[in-house]
Amino acid sequence: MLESDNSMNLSFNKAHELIKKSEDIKIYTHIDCDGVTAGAILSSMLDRLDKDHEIEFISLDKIDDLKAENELTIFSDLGSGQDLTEFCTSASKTLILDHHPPIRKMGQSMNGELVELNPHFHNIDGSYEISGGGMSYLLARTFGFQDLSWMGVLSAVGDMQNSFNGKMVGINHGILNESIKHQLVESKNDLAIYGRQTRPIFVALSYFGDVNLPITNNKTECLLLLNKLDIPTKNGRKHRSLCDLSVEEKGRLFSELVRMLSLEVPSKYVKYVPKLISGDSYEFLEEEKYSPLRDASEFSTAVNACGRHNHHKVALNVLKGDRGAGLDEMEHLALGHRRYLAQKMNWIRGDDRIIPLNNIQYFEGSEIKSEVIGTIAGMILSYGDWRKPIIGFTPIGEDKEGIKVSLRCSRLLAYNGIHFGNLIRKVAKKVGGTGGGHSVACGAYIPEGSTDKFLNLLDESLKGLI
Ligand SMILES: [Mn+2]
Repeated sequence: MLESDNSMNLSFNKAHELIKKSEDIKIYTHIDCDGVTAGAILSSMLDRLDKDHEIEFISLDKIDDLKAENELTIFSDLGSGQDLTEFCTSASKTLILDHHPPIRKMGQSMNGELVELNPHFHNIDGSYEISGGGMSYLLARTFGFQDLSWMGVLSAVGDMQNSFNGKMVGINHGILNESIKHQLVESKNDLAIYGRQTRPIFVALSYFGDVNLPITNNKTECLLLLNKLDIPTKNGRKHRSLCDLSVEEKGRLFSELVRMLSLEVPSKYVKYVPKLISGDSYEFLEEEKYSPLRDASEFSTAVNACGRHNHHKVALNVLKGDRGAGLDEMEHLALGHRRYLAQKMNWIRGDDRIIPLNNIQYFEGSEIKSEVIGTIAGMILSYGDWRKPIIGFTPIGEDKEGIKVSLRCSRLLAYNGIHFGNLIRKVAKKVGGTGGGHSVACGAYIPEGSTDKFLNLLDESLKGLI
């Protein structure tokens, strides 16, 4: 599939030549898991090509302030949605490897030399067929570095590209196959429960939050359930994780979850229930069993945990192969991240901060860093009403005016046809802000003082849909 004649291959040839003739390269990449992984792929590639390079992790709003200072600048997992007329000068050479909707036309000329690669130019959907890391990988493989394909899989998972279908599709599927062929990844249909390698199964089950079940946030109920299904929770003295369960045990658990969920959800959602609890898993075969790096979802959480607290370099080092001090540091950061989240969760729950409206629910999260407001919204959903999307607000911070908004919802709402990313974009625009994102996880930046108006408009727009 990757070899097939997509017209995108031609553009990759141009990028290949541009890399070959440059000796001093700067990479600006995005701060999320996809962006950091995309950066790791490019940096590994340039190391092997013996090219001098620097890498910097930036948020989208920083691009306006950048100046071309190196022979070649690469923008990865960003750039296509940003105006670069100031950045591109007659002396600059720029390569964009992005998968977000582009604002320029394919081949549009700018000052200096610009090569912009974007799947949207070739009628390929950049939200589920290829990630930013996937675009970087396609460039790396023009130099023959197919052993980096596992990172293409990781970035797609980090970007939630598999979440809607429960599997990889399009070019992502081709990258996955390549990584399987090189014995780097194993993929199988599995229970879609987070914490496959590192969490005891009864703990992993208790985090099930798309629908509130008796087991949600209740470890005792989880233990009772596993006992009833004759699934041992320990192997000797060690707790068993999802990855330790046999196919038969997983089958019993799957059937019971389908039964419980079908009783709980309104009839219009029943047909989506199996999709909610099953999906393909991706295991990195070079990583140790029970390591947070073995499962793609858990690895992507670890990369994000570094990023949320501005330690992207740590994640970069681990991605590039450091399994010593780098991995220790990453685990340390992940622990700190979990503590921070737990503390903020208690803060919201302790004061009953979740406020319901007709079709949505929200919390004002001014004590929460804007980098993690989305993560908190996702976690707190299981304590609210799963039938309604939850919205969290917090000041953007870092001396910037404005409010960051994050929305999370049960995947059932998205399966039933609501794309909250598109919805939040429209509503944010009406109050003078910007927004967008995935169907189940999205966000916006809105002007200070506009939260009430924003909430009312969003609530109104969902009338009859929830
Ligand atoms: Mn991305």
